[in-house]
Amino acid sequence: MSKKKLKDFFKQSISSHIKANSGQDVSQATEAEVWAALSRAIIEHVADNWAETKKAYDKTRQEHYLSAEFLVGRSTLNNLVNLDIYDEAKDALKDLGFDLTSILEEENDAALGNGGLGRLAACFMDSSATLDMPVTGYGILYRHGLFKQVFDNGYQVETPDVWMEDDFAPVVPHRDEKQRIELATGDVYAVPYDLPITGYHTDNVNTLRLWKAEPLTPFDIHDFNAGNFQEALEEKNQAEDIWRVLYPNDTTHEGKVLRLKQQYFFASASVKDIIRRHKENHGDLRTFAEFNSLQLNDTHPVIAIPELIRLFMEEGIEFDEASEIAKATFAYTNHTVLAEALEKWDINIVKELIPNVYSVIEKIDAKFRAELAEIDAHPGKIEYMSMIHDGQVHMAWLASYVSYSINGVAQLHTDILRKDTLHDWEDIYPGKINNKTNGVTPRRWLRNTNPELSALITKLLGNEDWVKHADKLEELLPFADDKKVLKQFLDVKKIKKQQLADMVETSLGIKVDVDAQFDIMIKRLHEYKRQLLDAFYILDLYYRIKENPQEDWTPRVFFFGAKAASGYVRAKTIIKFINEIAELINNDSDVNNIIKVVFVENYNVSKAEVLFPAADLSEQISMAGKEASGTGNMKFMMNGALTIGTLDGANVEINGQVGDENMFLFGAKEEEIVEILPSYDPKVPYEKTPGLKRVVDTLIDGTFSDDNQGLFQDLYNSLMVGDWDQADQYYVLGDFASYREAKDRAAVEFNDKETWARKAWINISKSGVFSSDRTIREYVEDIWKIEETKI
Ligand code: GPV
Repeated sequence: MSKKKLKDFFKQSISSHIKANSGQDVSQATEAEVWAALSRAIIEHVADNWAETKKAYDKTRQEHYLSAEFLVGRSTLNNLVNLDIYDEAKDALKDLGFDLTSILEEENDAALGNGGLGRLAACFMDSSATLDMPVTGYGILYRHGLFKQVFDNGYQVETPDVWMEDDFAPVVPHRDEKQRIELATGDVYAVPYDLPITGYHTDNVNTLRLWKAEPLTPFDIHDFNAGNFQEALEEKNQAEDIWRVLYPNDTTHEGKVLRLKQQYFFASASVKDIIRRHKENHGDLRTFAEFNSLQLNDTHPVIAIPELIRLFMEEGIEFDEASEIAKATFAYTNHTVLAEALEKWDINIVKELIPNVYSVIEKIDAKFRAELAEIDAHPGKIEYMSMIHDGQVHMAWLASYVSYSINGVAQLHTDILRKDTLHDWEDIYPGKINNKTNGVTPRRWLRNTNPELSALITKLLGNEDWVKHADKLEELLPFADDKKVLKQFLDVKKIKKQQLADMVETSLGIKVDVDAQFDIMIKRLHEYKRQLLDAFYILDLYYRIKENPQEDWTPRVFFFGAKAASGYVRAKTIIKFINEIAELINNDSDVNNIIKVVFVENYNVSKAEVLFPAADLSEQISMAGKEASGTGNMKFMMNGALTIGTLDGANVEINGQVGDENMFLFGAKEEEIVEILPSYDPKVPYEKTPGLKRVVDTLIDGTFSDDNQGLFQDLYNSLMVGDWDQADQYYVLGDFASYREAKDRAAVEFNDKETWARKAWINISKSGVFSSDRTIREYVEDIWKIEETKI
């Protein structure tokens, strides 16, 4: 279509969608209505290609990505850039009297995820579509996404995220493809809502299918007519509970029955949908594994395994054959080695909610035990590894047995799975465990969030090919010695810092100096990620500046963004502690012209898009061995921030790319931690490291107030009281001295702008391997065995 035609199409389509929806002319419409109409126009624009893509995929072997979370964020800008129709949409809106940029601000984030795991799934969708790979995502359309965070006197308060009203314009329902889900508490329908997933500069349009629960009957007419209005709606309310909320958890296991219901609901609906499509297109169920593979994004969808076997048995296939098909179908991704995150369900809960599925799990368990006895495995080992023991169903073990592939998400993480978390499986099924280092989509995280840097890169490389082939970023490396280019990079960085500064001033009323070093820690709040280490550093720095105001201190702004799981009291205490420190520092005129602390409220994808490009220093400071991969570390690197980090997760691989001299490494290594912890006494660094005692003691000496709730005392105790496996489990005090040295060095080095820019530029040049396109190619080659299917 010509540019002119496209523009006319958008004008016409937007106007008629507004008319159809509101009965009014576009000139009467609100910006929110225009955004919704634009979303509909985009669907209209891609509809034929979307249908054609589905048809093409149904003829071939395809992958189905099952995930309880897809942290999509906003879609519209991404779609306009991917489809190469940004300018036409902008011009069309201009003619209609609207400004595209402000229309895009009307879109709420689809916050259907907690953190890294959910955002990874969203990046994988983008990469699969861009690479024309037959991949479909399956998840839940949560009525309310992750909670909205507000600060009240520095405390986190959760409020509902009202991100969609009765519908959400970018998704389309397919009522004809609804599925009936069998639950002991009463059956419900699962109705699919499809989000089109556009790829960058390709015609293929992939699908993210999100399920919504509906009652079988809208209300009980007899109850209603008898005046029992509450009872009449009971079934409806029960169904609506299933898709009401996303559990606000990240890495800790939430043992709620409703959560199991959600997991079964979307796993069953997805498996039924996949079986339906297979039957329609290939007839014979026995060829299922030839045409289909299902990737389980952590343990949340693992209940799909017994469900698939159960449904095959209903179709007349014997258990043994059905389970062999399942073994050739499922692949499992593990995202953590934290013991509390390996999901287990009480037998009674599973039995009561889904009795027919439970009896299949029993059969799988028996088959596993028999297979292990066959190879003379030690009985104790069999017991430990079996799916059902200690009164619980062990979802990670179920996944590990049945799946044909188990993958970790960074090399170090995979090594730990092999030698530790899953070492029994490694012994018995050598080769099953493999590594797929995470990645992030350069479309969203560089091209769209940082158009200024992207323009510079495109100018230097001569074209935009790097957006689809991120390895081409390496061709930027020679410019690391080009002073003019480094100057241009610094100019761009300043623009991005100004944009963040503006956001912070508008939303929080805090003014920050864009010439200061922007030091940013954004991720979920968790003790193992060690926001507390950063907080102690800042407080120590505050006291050092107070004592020595004349010294040549580098101006710095310390940014935080983090949500804590609503039931995770200690994480919420750390938020309060940081907000207390921010209050103290930002209001002290002796220091607030040198340092400031900004805790960004309600950190989400849209805010992340402003924060990543503005960073000078990227905080990746988890205790070594605990962060499976991290993906924020990659987003910072792509946008030219230097990492201060431990050798943990994918930091190890970032270090492999840029070398020690282009990042700030500190802290104990994973193999050292293993040695140190058994005899570790936090009182030693507490006493010996100058300055440390003073900042730790602020938790109990009245410097800060938690309104006498004992929260800070508990935090203090978590660091100082108990045996080695209790006191300071995450080695905050142990790593403090090393962290302070590294961070002080980063502050001094920042003063040499050109050297800093050179290092940042090397980071950008070396970031190509962290594109999720590379990750998806590896899944495709090693696990999925699917082929590029271009329409
Ligand atoms: I398990 N992760 C997450 O965000 N939520 C979870 O429930 C679990 C893991 C994260 C890991 O913590 C990150 O290290 C990793 O980068 C991310 O998953 C994606 O693999």
